[in-house]
Amino acid sequence: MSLDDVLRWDGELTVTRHDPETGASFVIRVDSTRLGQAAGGTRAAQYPSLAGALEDAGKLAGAMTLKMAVSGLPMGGGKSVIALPAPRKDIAPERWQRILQLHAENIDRLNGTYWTGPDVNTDSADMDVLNETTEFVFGRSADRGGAGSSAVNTALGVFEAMKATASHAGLGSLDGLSILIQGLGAVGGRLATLAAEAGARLLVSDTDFQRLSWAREFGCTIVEPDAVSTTPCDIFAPCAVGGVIDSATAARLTTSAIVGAANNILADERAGDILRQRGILYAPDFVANAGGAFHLVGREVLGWDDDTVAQHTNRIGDTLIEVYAISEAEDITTDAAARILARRRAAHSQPVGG
Ligand code: NAD
Ligand code: PPY
Repeated sequence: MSLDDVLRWDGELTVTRHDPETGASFVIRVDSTRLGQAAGGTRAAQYPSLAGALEDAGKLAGAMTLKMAVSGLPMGGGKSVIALPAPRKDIAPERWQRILQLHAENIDRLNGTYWTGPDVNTDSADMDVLNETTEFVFGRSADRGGAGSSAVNTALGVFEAMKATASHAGLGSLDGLSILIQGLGAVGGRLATLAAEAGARLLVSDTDFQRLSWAREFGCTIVEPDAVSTTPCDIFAPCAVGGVIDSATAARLTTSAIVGAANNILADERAGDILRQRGILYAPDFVANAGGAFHLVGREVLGWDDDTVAQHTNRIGDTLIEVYAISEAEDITTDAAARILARRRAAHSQPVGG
């Protein structure tokens, strides 16, 4: 996609900054503030081009708008990306601190139009650093008065999504099902434990072999990263990166359902069409992975306690059943159906103070 195409975006705001000293480029994209101040995490990664970073931030911000709306949370959608000059693990601590400080300055200038939080390659400790410069931060550590990591609750929500989707796809309970988890990180690792406790047979894959050590001890089947899309399973759970299902992958997958934590699992609309034609039930990611947003916004904006966060997270399965009903009634993909449900729920939602 050309830079012109990337900038011809229907979101509300794009902020970019490059810092020659650290080599980092910063992007903040606010997709919508219709339901409230925009929120979404900070992703740090290497990108082949600044256009690629902008495009990713825009798609991720759009997914946050849908996630907030379908979840009934009184916030809009945004996201930020820090395009790194080297892999995150190779960035020295002092340089990383400086990068975070610059990012926090950019966020602070928006004066609350955009609130950040943890995402890929940023955690609660990083949120604490951002919070030294700006107040517009979710997910600080508990010692600093924040809600901490959202990963545990995201995993709980994906687990609810998986149970509802398995049942709707005619697979019954998770007991005895083969579940292939791609990415055994903060969310995928916890999801693996929950699925194993429910009696599922686990197949797991990660590009970081250290993440696989406990899985080996646990008796999981290890799948090579490039064999994921050709390995048969009952449920495929992408919990690593987005865009893993393009048209070719959708045509190749041997599974009955797809339920994962990654944002923007489908590379394009066509992939969703192919899954539907092939009878593979896809749980839209912005519905299935909303447990993290319930945790962060629920705790830090709405003053929810653990029980209230859990009640909302447990309803992710019910929301998906509504999505599947719309998809069947309208003869459309589950992704299109979830967008309809998000619009309907947004129409009835009130921003905080509204
Ligand atoms: P993480 O960085 O802790 O884990 C990701 C894991 O995926 C890592 O172990 C990494 O080595 C692995 N990985 C990367 N590329 C891979 C590949 N091609 N094949 C197999 N494994 C690969 O991240 P996380 O917090 O567990 O989040 C996982 C996904 O869920 C991300 O896409 C994130 O945006 C999304 N998500 C997370 C949350 C949350 O609360 N943490 C909320 C919503 C969405
Ligand atoms: C996501 O759910 O993808 C996030 O980016 C996490 C998040 C959720 C709500 C506020 C800030 C960050």
